[in-house]
Amino acid sequence: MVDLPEGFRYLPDYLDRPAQAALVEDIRAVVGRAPLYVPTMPRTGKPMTVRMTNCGPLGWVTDKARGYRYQETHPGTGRPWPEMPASLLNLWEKLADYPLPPEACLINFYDDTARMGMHQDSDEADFNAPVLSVSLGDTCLFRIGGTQRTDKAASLKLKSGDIVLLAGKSRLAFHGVTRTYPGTSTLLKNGGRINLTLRRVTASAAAQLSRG
Ligand code: MD3
Ligand code: FE
Repeated sequence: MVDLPEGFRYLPDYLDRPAQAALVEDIRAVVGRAPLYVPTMPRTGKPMTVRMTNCGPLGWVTDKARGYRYQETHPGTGRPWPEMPASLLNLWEKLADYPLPPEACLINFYDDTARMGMHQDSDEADFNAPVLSVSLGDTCLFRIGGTQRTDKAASLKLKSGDIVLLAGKSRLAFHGVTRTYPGTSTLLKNGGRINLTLRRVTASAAAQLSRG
């Protein structure tokens, strides 16, 4: 047995089926204006298996030439990201225990073969703010370790409607998605898994003050 990192909160079945369906409709509207695209790794240009888009003022993107970053526009259309749906702003308000609204919502889409290797989320300037994650559609096997890559990792299944909050030490924990389980949910007509992560990106005034 491996302990979950301090600050990790797991809220299984937080969203009921109607709330999940409503969120999928919100995401379909976003994807209609900001299409899912294939991100590529810095330097190598190797394509990721997860497809991505964003909503909110900022979006996380990666490509061969410019690497991991946040930007205000979709890399394909050049247009600003669609607004964050009220449903997501409300979830953050209720759960994040943070005085400022989220600046970015990364939308990850997993087909039956997609996965995400172990990594840390460190492209944000404010690690005091939590990350809020919503899972929709097929169940996945999620791994989370400690703040060192070599720390032992715990595994848990994330299923449709589950929410995970990463605050405190867990905010900089290594984590990844080992696999999805096709056919485990009827929420998405064509199957697959959607994960939404809501984040603060820029350093808040308070964070800047506490750093001096
Ligand atoms: C732990 N997404 O977008 S969500 C990511 O299911 C990402 O698509 C995974 O890792 C997914 O960066 C995992 C749960 C999650 C999200 C952010 C975290 C776990 C986290 C940030 C720090 C530690
Ligand atoms: Fe991550």
